[in-house]
Amino acid sequence: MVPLVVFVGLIMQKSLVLLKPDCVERRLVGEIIGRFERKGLNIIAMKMVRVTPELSKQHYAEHVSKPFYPNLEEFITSSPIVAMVIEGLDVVRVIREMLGATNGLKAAPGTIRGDFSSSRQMNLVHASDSEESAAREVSLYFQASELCEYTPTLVGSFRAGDES
Ligand code: FUP
Repeated sequence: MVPLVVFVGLIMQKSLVLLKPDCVERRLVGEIIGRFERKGLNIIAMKMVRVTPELSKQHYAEHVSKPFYPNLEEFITSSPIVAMVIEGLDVVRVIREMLGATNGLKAAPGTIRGDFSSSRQMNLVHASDSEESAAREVSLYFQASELCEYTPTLVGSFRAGDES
């Protein structure tokens, strides 16, 4: 019997990615942006930001009432961050898998956190965990006019024409 294979088209998504204070302080910005570039993802917006306590509370709204939140706010406001919007097919899942588990000590080798982080809080990078979160988070950090969407000239070197 021939197995039935159903191909579900992958959708183009955006993710809000933050290179956190530990990433900037440790001079890992280029290393980590390089991983996203080498994967073939599209960076469509990028800037340095100093997160304020107000922005931190908006970004981490689901965590504000948790015991660890004060420490998290102190950390995320401690140095500049690099905020990016990255676009690609299924990119929310793809980037979360590139990051690895939240706690660097539990993240698999080969992932960004698994290779560079030994901490739950100082885990180098944030990425949106769903399309809904991405829409909310992108609008916290960027105006619509700051997004530079484009089709890379070399798109045909990254995937076949029917893979979208
Ligand atoms: P993630 O989705 O991987 O960014 O992780 P969470 O939404 O669970 O947590 C948000 C941030 O809070 C993470 F960067 C890690 C941090 N955190 C702590 O600092 N202490 C905790 O006990 C739990 C999470």
